[in-house]
Amino acid sequence: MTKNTNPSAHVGRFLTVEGVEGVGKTTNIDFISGWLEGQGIPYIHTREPGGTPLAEEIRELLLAPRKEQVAPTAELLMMFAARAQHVEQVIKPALADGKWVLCDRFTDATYAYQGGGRKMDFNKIAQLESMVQGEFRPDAVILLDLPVAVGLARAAKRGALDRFEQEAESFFQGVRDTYLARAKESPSRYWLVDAEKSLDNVQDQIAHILNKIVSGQVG
Ligand code: Z5A
Repeated sequence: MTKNTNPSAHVGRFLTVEGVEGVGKTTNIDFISGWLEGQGIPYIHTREPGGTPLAEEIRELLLAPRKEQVAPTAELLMMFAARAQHVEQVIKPALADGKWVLCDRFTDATYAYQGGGRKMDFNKIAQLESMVQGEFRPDAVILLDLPVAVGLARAAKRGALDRFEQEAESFFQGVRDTYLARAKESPSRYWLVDAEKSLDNVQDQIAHILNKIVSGQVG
């Protein structure tokens, strides 16, 4: 892999990776990290919910299966509490330092999971987004997409299920539908990847997208 000499590669970019359960985010984020390293692009890898000690504690609260029913509004507020900390403490400072930020999920996941999955009002999510982020948004969203049943079958091969993974297939269908609707609304920001294909094929698609982002065709 030759190093990138394009000056736009050295301006911090905020890149998020999204998708439904079992879509292969972890696998492909490792690939993206290796790709950025190969290009000599300084970056940090982080995740949501989480990314700071406080936000990681909130993540544990959010993911732990529990007998008590979690009110959707409580879940939504915890997502944004963790995000407020993460944006201010980690994401914005890294971008200001000229680094790329590779983030495993961000606010698009809130629209997809709390909006499409839990059926919370999208306007309420937008209000919190505006309160926590102002106009701050990812430069590019890589959306890994596949049929829900395929993703759930892949995920079933892993260990114990967290609180979200225990949801019904219809919940994840709402998540997928919302991601796809958002991608359709903002084609300049979303990059859709057919994640049902072989891993080699998926990573070829992602490398093609990364080349376009680095050459300044987005953001
Ligand atoms: N959440 C939310 O509700 N609201 C929010 O605002 C935010 C998050 C930010 C934690 O997320 C939960 O938080 C999440 C949504 C909620 N809950 N769920 N579900 P997470 O991102 O940490 O959790 P995750 O969705 O389980 O992500 P993951 O660990 O990255 O899983 P994955 O996407 O399934 O990736 P994987 O482990 O790489 O792949 C799964 C398997 O498929 C694995 O065995 C791979 O080897 C295999 N794989 C991958 N690619 C392929 C291909 N192409 N072919 C065949 N097999 C493949």
